[in-house]
Amino acid sequence: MITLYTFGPYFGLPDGSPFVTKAMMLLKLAGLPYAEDRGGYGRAPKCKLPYIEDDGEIVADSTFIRFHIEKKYGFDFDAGLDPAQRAAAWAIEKMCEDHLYLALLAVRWLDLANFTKGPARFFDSAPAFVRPLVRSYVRRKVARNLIAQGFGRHSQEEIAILATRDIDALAVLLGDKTFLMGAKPCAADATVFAFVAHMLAPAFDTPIRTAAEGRANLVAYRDRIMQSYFGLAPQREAKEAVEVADA
Ligand SMILES: N[C@@H](CCC(=O)N[C@@H](CS)C(=O)NCC(=O)O)C(=O)O
Repeated sequence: MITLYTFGPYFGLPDGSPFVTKAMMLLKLAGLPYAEDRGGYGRAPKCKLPYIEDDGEIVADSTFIRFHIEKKYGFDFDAGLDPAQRAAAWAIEKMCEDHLYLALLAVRWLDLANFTKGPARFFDSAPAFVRPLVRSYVRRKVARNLIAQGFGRHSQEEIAILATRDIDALAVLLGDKTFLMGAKPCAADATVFAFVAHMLAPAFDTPIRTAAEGRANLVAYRDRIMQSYFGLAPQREAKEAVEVADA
């Protein structure tokens, strides 16, 4: 049985990380049973989740998890797609992971109100006396990384403009299809679903969420996949916030 190392469900989503959500979806698409382990972050080979352990083999990073499944289990996520569709699917996936993700990070971690309602919760299990310090330390680390990458130098308004272009592109590309490339899901659906679901999470009050809510086909896509692959009814109401004294 494959073990998938996860953060755990947050904000009505299968996991607090879009990349872990993507890995879950990949495993489901491939029909591979897996067990979740929420205690693996400290041993993560790339200091990030997700990673898997498959019969003693450790595979870190959601895309390498995909490649591992394709190689070891002979499962072609993109079966039926022609080369141009495969190329487009890859480009769409990486737009989400390497552009839209940065916008999501920025609105969740840099905006204090969203941080308080969202990522602050990741540290709920830290001992009470260090919890505010841990929250504040990690938040500053994320802010430093975003500034070093460049995205963190944009204003929140500029970030919303960039993310909205991604959302518009996703909505147009999906159109009225059930999945990104047609009636059958492909690998990129794991990523696109994960990011659409995360963008729409009601815990976060952001222009990105508003833009995504304005795209009925993306909302329906999220609802369909959430229901049929995760058995979850999409959350429509934000849950209560936590207090973050010194964040
Ligand atoms: N390229 C990686 C990205 C994974 C990633 O960024 N994971 C984040 C959560 S969304 C993480 O583990 N962050 C913890 C940290 O950086 O300490 C993948 O596709 O798996």
